[in-house]
Amino acid sequence: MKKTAVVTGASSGIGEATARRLAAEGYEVVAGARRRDRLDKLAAEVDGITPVTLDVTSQESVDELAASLSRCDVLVNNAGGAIGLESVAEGRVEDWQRMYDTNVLGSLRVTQALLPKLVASGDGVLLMLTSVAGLVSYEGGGGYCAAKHAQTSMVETLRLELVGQPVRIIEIAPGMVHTEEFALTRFRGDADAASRIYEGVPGPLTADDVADAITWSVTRPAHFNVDRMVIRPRAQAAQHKVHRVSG
Ligand code: 8X3
Repeated sequence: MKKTAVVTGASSGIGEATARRLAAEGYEVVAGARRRDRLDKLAAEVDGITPVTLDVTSQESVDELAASLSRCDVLVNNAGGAIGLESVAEGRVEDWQRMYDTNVLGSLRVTQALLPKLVASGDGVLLMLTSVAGLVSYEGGGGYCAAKHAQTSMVETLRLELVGQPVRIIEIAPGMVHTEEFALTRFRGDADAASRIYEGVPGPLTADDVADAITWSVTRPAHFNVDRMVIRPRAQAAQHKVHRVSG
């Protein structure tokens, strides 16, 4: 019987790339996101992907997902993102709330709902897509850094609480990844500002690079836990140290 992998936020970027890679590895992939049209397109294109309308900020939606699954071997908590780059002094409470609700509480809801099935699988994998923003703070990182730090803490706590249970707890923390939507959302739809982030950077990571790291980590044997994998492009030596070439 095929193993089932649930990927949240699978309608674009890292989530979509992960759904594609896990399907290629032979998993039955349940691809969850709000934008059903994009998921339907993905499922029509790739064998082994089942689209599910999922809003991780809704307990009802998450419960429906859990009830629809007969098994779950892998959970990739990927849904989330950044909104705004204001200083803490000027940050908007509603943005912080939204980021907390998607990144942190969204992961919590899906984790709580699927954990029994992950344990029952006998070799479950819970993977949290965090960020280097969960390890360091930076100006303008505001609610995103706070939310990602919370997710990082959640992973560490889960690993302690679940020791002895047949579930691996994996964290993947990427640095600069050029996806179609991440920076656009962060800059509130300002495409020029979003593209300047990657300007002159020779080879930011791609969504598929991160999906590759996720898939490698998930497909290790049951005794092999990737606690945390930090991945950055070669051009990003540290958060504030990015090599750019002009012209
Ligand atoms: C995104 C990476 O460096 O913009 O998670 O925080 S960063």
